[in-house]
Amino acid sequence: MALQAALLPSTLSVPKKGNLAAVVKDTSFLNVPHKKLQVPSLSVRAQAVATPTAPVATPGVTTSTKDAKKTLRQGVVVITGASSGLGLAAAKALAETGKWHVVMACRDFLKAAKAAKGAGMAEGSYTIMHLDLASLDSVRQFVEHFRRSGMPLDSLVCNAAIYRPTARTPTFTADGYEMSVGVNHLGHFLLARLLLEDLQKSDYPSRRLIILGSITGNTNTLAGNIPPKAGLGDLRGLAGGLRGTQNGSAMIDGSDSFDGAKAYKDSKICNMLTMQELHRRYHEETGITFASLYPGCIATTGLFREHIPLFRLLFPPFQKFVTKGFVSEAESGKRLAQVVSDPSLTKSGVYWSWNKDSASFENQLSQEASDPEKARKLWEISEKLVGLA
Ligand code: LMG
Ligand code: NDP
Ligand code: PMR
Repeated sequence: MALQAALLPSTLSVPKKGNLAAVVKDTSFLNVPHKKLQVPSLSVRAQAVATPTAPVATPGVTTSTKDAKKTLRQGVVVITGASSGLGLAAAKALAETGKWHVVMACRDFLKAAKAAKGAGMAEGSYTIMHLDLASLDSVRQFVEHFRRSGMPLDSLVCNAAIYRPTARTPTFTADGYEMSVGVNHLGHFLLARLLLEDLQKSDYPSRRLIILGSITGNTNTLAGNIPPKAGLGDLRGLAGGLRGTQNGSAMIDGSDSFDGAKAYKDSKICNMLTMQELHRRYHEETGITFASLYPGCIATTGLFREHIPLFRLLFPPFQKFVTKGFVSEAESGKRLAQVVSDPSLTKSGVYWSWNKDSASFENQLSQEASDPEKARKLWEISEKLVGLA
């Protein structure tokens, strides 16, 4: 059936509005039995559907009032790039609580379906929807499909990323932007901007928009000083459209030569600046929590798939035994899940990190990654590049 779904992309893109809307309507009532709180998968339905999820003992968060017990409906969280690594681990952690329905926004449906199954995620606890961040059209289509599903949006996690560590020549998105910044920053920038409206409509008590950052984009750390170092310069390459050397630079700082490792680190600065700019522009008005995080060095994920074999072999033990910055995929998933749903992590504008005992703390960003003027400029250029201004 999964194959069928892959062969028939319409199963991905044409949600059965009526059914879903009805179920979602149910979920807004209080004290609805847990099974009804499950939002059925759109595309996963093709392979999995009729069977409801395994019953979960505690549906939602329960708060006692004087007269009655009030049960919070299941939250809906969209996670981009949930087909592997951190995104998958967080999807699993959140779905397992029974408090969250996870929308896995992925570019490869089959891979995502296999990953969810392989991770043991209960059928019905997640929905897979197609999203290719390397195409702004795909981002807009995703938003449309998500809205047609009738599901509310309570939390958005911009997690997907690509890293091209050894690339010396750029590749480009469908819209002609350098791929690392195009996927990691511009695609997410458009997604976040469009879905802000949906987050705003949600009646969920704590709505959150989370964008993954990283230590390697922060030059106030040892890891951030391993060459090539991140740096956006005056953003002239971005302003020129990241088109590559013949028609302008493919690097944000306008550099003539392309460096895939730097492009990734630059994109992470963009992610952290965007979170702060969202916070400045929208937190007070909307009450939405904006946050970023460094989940630890998850040295075993697919992020390093393009790195040289020697690196992939040595990097995990190096991080485990030498830097001690290593964190397992499962542990990193729990950390991200905390940022999505822990009642104590509601502060907005924060870049979270964890210490060795896995206790979260508000970390300090580098000067460049917290420069409000740069954030404003990045915002304005990005708006133009994604067609919002
Ligand atoms: C580069 O390649 C690309 O060329 C470049 O284009 C760009 O993409 C860049 O930033 C990305 O990557 C990366 C390549 C070379 O990196 C590697 O292949 C090395 C990865 C790092 C691994 C270090 C190996 C160290 C040995 C660890 C063994 C672990 C086992 C621990 C067992 C402990 C048992 C208790 O790029 C480099 O960065 C070159 C780095 C050169 C390596 C220098 C090694 C530094 C060492 C660290 C100190 C080790 C001290 C050991 C002490 C142990 C004490 C417990
Ligand atoms: P993975 O490569 O395992 O996961 C990345 C995910 O992004 C995959 O699901 C991948 O899809 C998806 N993706 C890539 N390109 C696109 C695209 N064009 N459209 C939609 N989805 C896409 O890496 P990690 O789990 O390690 O990375 C997750 C996040 O964590 C990233 O933002 C990364 O920067 C951040 N991070 C990671 C650290 C680490 O040590 N690993 C450290 C700090 C931050 P597919 O499965 O189809 O390839
Ligand atoms: Mg780094 C405390 C030391 C520390 C930490 C936490 C990281 C995290 N790294 C540290 C140190 C070092 N690294 C040292 C001393 C070296 C030289 C051997 C080193 C090298 C290195 C390379 C080649 N590290 C890397 C690479 C990569 O290709 C990774 C990268 O830059 O991806 C963009 C990487 C990383 N080191 C980290 C983390 C978290 C990464 C990767 C992921 C990311 O930022 O998303």
